[in-house]
Amino acid sequence: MFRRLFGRGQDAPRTEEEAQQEEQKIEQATEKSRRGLFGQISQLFAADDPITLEFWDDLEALLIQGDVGVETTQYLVSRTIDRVNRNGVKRIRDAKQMLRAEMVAVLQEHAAPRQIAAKPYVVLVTGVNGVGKTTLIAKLAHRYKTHGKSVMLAAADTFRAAATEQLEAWGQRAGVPVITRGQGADPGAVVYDAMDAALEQQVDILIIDTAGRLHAKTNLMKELTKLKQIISRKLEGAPHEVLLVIDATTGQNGVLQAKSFMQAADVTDVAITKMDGSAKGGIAFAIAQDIERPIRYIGTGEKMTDMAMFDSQAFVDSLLTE
Ligand SMILES: Nc1nc2c(ncn2[C@@H]2O[C@H](COP(=O)(O)OP(=O)(O)OP(=O)(O)O)[C@@H](O)[C@H]2O)c(=O)[nH]1
Ligand SMILES: [Mg+2]
Repeated sequence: MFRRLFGRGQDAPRTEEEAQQEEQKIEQATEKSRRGLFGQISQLFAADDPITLEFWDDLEALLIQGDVGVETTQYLVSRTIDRVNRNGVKRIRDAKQMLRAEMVAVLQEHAAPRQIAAKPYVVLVTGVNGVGKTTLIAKLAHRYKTHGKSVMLAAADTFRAAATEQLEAWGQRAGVPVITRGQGADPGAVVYDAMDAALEQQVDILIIDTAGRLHAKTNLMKELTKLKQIISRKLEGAPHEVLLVIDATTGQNGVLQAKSFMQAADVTDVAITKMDGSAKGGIAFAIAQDIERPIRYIGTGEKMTDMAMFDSQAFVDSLLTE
């Protein structure tokens, strides 16, 4: 049984079982957020009192503390007030559904279904140091493979020592080939080789790992531009996905980093990692609002299976329980 074939901004059909498992993963990964600031927000809504201006102020303060970000908080609260007025809601308790609906709307504003139309479908993964790029690539490889796709990985992070070995180890675990030239090689040459191999072997998905040096940001952006050129010369329209990885534990700082990537790298999609280690679940709203790209994946742990398709409704349900 497949459900929500292209629903909720997702690219791949999920079985009923998979969707349920992923919802559970999201619920587990948001536990810290749910018990933290979002728990306080739930408490705020528990009152059976009339809605006052003070209530909206309190809500705003909690959302900002919950890492939703000032602008996004103001947007969210004003939309919730509008919805409350439209629906003639008078009591705090009844306003919770209104906030939940607007939270989902913010997350879904830029959601777009994505079809794997090209072969190879090329994914360039980017983001600053240590956010979880390589781990996410392993998770994606595993996921695509489980869905019957052939996958190839490219180790274009040739900068950090042992980066290639790390990807190779993941490749082995996931059972997918990894194209490498070792540490110190030209990342462009790795990408060149990988494109050739992926085209020749007709793999479905090619996922490219890149270096995330913070201290040399301009060079990093130049390198990304160069890699993209090499890719598109080999296959018109590729890369089909430029996936920006953001670490949830970095909060608003991560949003700022993301913005600088946006300017340089034509990011198409976002993944949020380490949600399980963070109480800053509110960051997802700031990302959706500021980056204006769909959040596709959420990292829920360190294992290959610890990920879920980002599901706006499930995410909001898990942060702010009914
Ligand atoms: N708890 C948790 N840890 C994660 C998650 N994703 C990645 N990590 C951990 O974060 C650390 C960094 O992960 P990497 O995948 O190596 O990050 P990277 O972005 O490739 O790092 P560089 O290659 O150095 O830029 C590792 O210890 C991972 O196990 C996640 O979703 N949850
Ligand atoms: Mg890496």
